[in-house]
Amino acid sequence: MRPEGRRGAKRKMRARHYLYLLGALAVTAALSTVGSAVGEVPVQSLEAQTVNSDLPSSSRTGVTLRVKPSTADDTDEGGGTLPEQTSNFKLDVDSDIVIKPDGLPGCDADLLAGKDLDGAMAACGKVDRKSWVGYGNAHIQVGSGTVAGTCPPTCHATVLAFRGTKRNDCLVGDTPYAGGTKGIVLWARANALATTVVLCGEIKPSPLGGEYGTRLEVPVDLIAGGAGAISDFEVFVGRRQNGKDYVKAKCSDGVLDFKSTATYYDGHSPEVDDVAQACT
Ligand SMILES: [Ca+2]
Repeated sequence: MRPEGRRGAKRKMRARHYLYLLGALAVTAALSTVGSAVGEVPVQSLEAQTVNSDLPSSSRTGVTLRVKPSTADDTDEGGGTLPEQTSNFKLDVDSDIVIKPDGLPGCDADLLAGKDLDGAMAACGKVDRKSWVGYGNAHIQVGSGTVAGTCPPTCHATVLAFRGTKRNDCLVGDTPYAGGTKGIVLWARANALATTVVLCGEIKPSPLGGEYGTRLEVPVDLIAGGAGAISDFEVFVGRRQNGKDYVKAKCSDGVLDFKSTATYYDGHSPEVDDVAQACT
């Protein structure tokens, strides 16, 4: 038998990580099956990861964080009804990941209201307002498809993420950021609907503790006064700006944990979804 060597050990480690991931998938599948068995189809699903998972074990390095919550319609499989309307979305991330809202200029959310892509970037993304930290895309569904100039039932939206300010101009729901903490401003524009959605999120220590270090909490207003709903929202956050990394991560225990908790306008109980990403 050939001696295993370091490469073999690394392969073995990778294999263990794959097994971990497969195990996690199997558990998720099993839970989904259990949910279906009692007639509860999960409404929310989460995809979350650092785009590069090959990370140092002790000191953090700049990373891009990809987060994609999706919201399904739980009353009808397709057929034009709206997805559940999310009122609040929380994302708890592994303590190995830090989101650093400091050190970059902030974007005043009011500057983004009603703006198209060029307007949003002119307001907060350029020169003396280098607050731009991420991008992505989303889909906004309008149930009836009767909105003028529309793309029923699902309309593409472009997403930009900006570092927020600590002033009280970006509210978390009706409440200013707590204790002068800073946040993240998410701008989404569906050109076909001529609709701009601006969401203000707060970045704070996760109350869950344990594996989790940071919580991002984003209250979500009713879209188009309730005529629409966001079916999925994908954002890549972590753009390096002025030599500073907005998101940094390390891999201290082989796994990066993410947990999302969504609540809905119809009084649905909070719904939780977990992701465990293997890292090396
Ligand atoms: Ca971990």
